[in-house]
Amino acid sequence: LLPPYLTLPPPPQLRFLPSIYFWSVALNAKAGGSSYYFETLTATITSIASLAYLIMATDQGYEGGSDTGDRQFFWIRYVDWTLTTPLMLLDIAGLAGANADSKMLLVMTDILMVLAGVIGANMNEDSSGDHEHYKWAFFALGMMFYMPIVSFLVSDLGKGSGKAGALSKKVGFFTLVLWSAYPVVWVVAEGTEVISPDTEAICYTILDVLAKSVFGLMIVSARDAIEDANRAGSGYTMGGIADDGE
Ligand code: RET
Repeated sequence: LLPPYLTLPPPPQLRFLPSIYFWSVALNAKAGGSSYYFETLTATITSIASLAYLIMATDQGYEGGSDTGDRQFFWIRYVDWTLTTPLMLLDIAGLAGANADSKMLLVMTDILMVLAGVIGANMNEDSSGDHEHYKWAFFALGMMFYMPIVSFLVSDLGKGSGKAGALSKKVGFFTLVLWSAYPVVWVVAEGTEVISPDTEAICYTILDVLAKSVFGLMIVSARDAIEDANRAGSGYTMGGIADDGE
């Protein structure tokens, strides 16, 4: 019997399609002499996810499961999240014209958020003792590290130049809603084990496709907005440095 993350559409092979599309847009922009900063970020995000899903499709990237007595735990997801969620924030921050300070805070707290989550997920009762009590402390830490991100998505968007600002608002709201569902799934899955690992995989898969592929499509298909961001220098120049190089 195939695990649910394989039987749920799209099949793993199709999950490469967004990446192939995003890379083709990036390389076309490059060939045409346009900037390809946002396209490269976006293509990298879905490519890393594609690799993670390929690892899961080959029955790897997890611990526990049927014959071990331990709940199946896909640690590969956290490798994916550690690498890709900062890149998504850079996408949004670039469109929003955020400065280097703001980007640094977002990226660092995001990494800490995911790390706290993966540590908490592993605080279980096992052969080395019962670590269950610490689980919620790490979850609380993860939620704390999530707060600067929430604050940014709620109040710092829309300041970007022209259409880029408007797009950052739209994509930022979409991100806020989807990202907030992850800790909810975590609580009922790794946290309290109310849902089965299979249901957990289905939830995360749906969220991943929306948060990465649909997210990416929203950005890459908005060439006008990307050009406004590039004109303002807010994407590829770390601190929104002006054209004169200062
Ligand atoms: C954890 C648990 C600790 C508290 C919080 C979490 C948030 C996770 C998020 C994950 C987003 C993943 C995405 C993947 C894309 O494919 C680590 C679950 C706040 C926001 C967007």
